[in-house]
Amino acid sequence: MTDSVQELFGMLLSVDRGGIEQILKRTMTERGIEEVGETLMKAMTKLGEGWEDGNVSLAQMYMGGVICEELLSSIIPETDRIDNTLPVVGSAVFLDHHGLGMKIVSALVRTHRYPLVDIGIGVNTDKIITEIHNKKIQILLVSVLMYPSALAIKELSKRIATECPDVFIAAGGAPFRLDSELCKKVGVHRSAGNAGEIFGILKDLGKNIVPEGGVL
Ligand code: B12
Repeated sequence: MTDSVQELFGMLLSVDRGGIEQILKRTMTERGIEEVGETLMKAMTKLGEGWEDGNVSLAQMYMGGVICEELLSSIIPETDRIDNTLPVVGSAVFLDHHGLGMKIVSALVRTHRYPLVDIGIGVNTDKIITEIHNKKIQILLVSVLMYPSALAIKELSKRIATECPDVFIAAGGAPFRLDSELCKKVGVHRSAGNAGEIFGILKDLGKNIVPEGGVL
């Protein structure tokens, strides 16, 4: 484990908001948002393991999530330049309420100037399909952390294949890191275990939908 992961884990355990802020800000300045994602993912995973073993309380885990979520909003830079020639990307935390991963992925998508529609957290299939139609979403990014939510993506994929077949789906989150077959099982076009993979995914998916001479 790297020093910053260990350091962040310690701060999360002691629910030290100031300390967590310092580490996240430092990582952002020195190594960028992708590395913030990696550090946070590793420290939070360790926190979750501690909770499973009975060494971390639900309160510590809960406060860790809440503090990181608040801090991310202030650390991630606003990007106001959008390139409307790029495909419209929709982001959704599907069925579950673990929103940190998608927050980081969304920030990365914005830094590449994609038009991004935030469909929300804890959203279901109907809500996603409605937003795809209303906002003309071409690439759907789905995030899940709980295994049952991950398996439910299969129904979402089926509905999308029937009702909006031109939409590409990429899914990510811890279940996709743990089960390499999950992408096939739930019928999405691409899957990812960490936020940085989003760039390769957008490039590959975009090739099929950006008109020739497009900017990708
Ligand atoms: C923090 C946390 C919470 C917080 C969430 C706060 C928040 N605002 O997000 C709180 C306390 C609210 C919570 C609640 C619950 N949790 Co919880 N939680 C966690 C914990 C500790 C960390 C998750 C996290 O934030 N990780 C950090 C982020 C940055 O990592 P990430 O999401 O993996 O994202 C990275 C990548 O996966 C990737 N990525 C993510 N999505 C996408 C999408 C795309 C397209 C791409 C390209 C990449 C990508 O990018 C990110 C950066 O690299 C995990 C433990 C674990 N091992 O994951 C449990 C965990 C996910 N929770 C769990 C459970 C059971 C629950 C509860 C049911 C507990 C309860 N009894 O109430 C509730 C359910 C809430 C709900 N309905 O969703 C279980 C799930 C078990 C399972 N097998 O399904 C876990 C695994 C803990 C455990 N070991 O049991 N939780």
